[in-house]
Amino acid sequence: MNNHNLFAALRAAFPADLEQVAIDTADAPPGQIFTPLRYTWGDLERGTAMLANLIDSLALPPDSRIAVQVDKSVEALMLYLAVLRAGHVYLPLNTAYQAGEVEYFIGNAEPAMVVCAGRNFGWVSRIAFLAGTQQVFTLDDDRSGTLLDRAAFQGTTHEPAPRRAGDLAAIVYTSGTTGRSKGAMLTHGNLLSNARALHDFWAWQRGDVLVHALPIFHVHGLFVACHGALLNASRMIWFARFDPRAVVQRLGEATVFMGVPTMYVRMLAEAGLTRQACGHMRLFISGSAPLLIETFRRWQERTGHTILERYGMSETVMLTSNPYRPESARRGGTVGTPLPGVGVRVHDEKGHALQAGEIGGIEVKGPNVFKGYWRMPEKTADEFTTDLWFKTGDVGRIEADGFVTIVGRSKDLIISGGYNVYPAEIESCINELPGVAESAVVGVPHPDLGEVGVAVVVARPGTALDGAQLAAALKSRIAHFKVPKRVFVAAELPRNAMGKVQKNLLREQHKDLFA
Ligand code: MLC
Ligand code: AMP
Repeated sequence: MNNHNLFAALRAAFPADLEQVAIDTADAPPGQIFTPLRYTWGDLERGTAMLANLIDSLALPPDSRIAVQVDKSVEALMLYLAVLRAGHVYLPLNTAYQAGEVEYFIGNAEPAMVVCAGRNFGWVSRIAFLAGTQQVFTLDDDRSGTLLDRAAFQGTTHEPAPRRAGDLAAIVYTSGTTGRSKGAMLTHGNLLSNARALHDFWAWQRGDVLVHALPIFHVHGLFVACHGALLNASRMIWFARFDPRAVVQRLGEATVFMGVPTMYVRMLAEAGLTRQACGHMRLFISGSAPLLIETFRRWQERTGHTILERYGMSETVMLTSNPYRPESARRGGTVGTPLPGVGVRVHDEKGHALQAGEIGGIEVKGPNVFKGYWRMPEKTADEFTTDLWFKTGDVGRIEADGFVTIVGRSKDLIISGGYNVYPAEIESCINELPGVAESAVVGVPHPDLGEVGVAVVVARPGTALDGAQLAAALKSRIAHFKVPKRVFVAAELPRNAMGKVQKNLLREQHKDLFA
């Protein structure tokens, strides 16, 4: 039997000369003096083997979930690869998540092992042990922590665990429009088929160097960017934090950059962003949120490069992409055509196929589409059509020549700087605050983050509420990026004759708030 372990495929692509540099670090943790570190392919090979051997030595049950909430570091990337190598299931968590959020993920996924930042060990380990987790380690971005201490005693060779294409490789939580987050189960086959499709479609080539400045707890930074570079044996210039000036300064040595639109907006504000600074660049890729046509055009004017926009989601990895060649065929405002092997169609609410150019729900099919939501068979069934196409919740149209344009979303979702914020989750959190009768959260345009949340809150009779205090209270409960950037107190929420809150009126009312 062939081993379909994704790690084995990535490892097979390593260069013959393992002493070549695989990753150059480009920044230091806050407060530390920056000493550039160089990791060779041999370091990745040995480091992932040691971590995989440590995981093996713990004798975890098969298909154990290993939940990881750590700051970005090369060792954190090695941990991801080691989990694949050992044949378990990687569960990345945004570092912004607070105790209530982490408690939910750990309770739901029941990981056998949790790795957290040293500063969070107290509260994370309490949550984990209560949920039945056997092993909790720490890993910090200065290469310290109990995980590496323990791995240091392990052997430096390791045979990747045999996996089938349909075996789970990762669970990525995505918030739900109603209720709590759902864990999207991605298989080795999902991730490898997509990585290979992108490798070919974006014409990864010898000598490519990727500037990696995305977080590695979401699919964009972890799968699209890392798999791309690893599968091509390409060096990565590794930023633990996105700093537009520092990134622009390193573009001269690179050929590929991937970012969310906010990153492009911020780099455009840098005087150092010139044609010369991008002289060696081959490809700028944008995704995770809509790229404004204005950003697309300004980037062309300033750098001479046309950003290639693509579209995907946690449940499906990448779905569509603008063409690589010719560059002039990339169309701003569109997300390109379906990737080879991926089916994309547009249906109306009754499930009828729509004609080219007609707007409806985007549905997708392919080897990249996830296996379902973790322990939620009913929710999984709801999100697939009877002929097994996945309903993305995005609304768009497909032109006769296959180009897809996303015009909106049927899911009530705000995408802020590439992070998803579900109004239902924020509203229920606001409604639990003392004195709150009800609330509504809507997305409004924002020049930097694309879109941000704004809340309108109604007080219980006889209670006085203050918007700033409500926002501060939310910050102690949920990830800060989810906290509405403004909170208004109103006498009532606008409702239609059916009693439904008219969010469109609130969006209209506040649309120029950040103009
Ligand atoms: C940070 N903040 C945000 C925010 N990012 N608020 C709203 N939306 C965001 N995206 C808030 C913080 O909570 C903090 O608030 C303050 O801004 C400063 O935080 P920071 O950490 O210094 O932020 P910064 O470094 O400026 O981060 C901006 C960013 C980051 C654009 C670099 O948001 C980012 O890395 N975005 C990429 C997300 C991503 O990878 N998405 C891919 C998902 S996968 P306070 O109150 O504490 O001061 C996917 C599928 C696909 O969507 O197709 O790819
Ligand atoms: P996530 O659940 O974090 O994976 O986010 C997936 C969602 O991001 C998709 O369903 C889209 O709504 C959105 N998205 C991703 N890429 C793009 C893009 N290029 N343009 C518009 N929306 C996008």
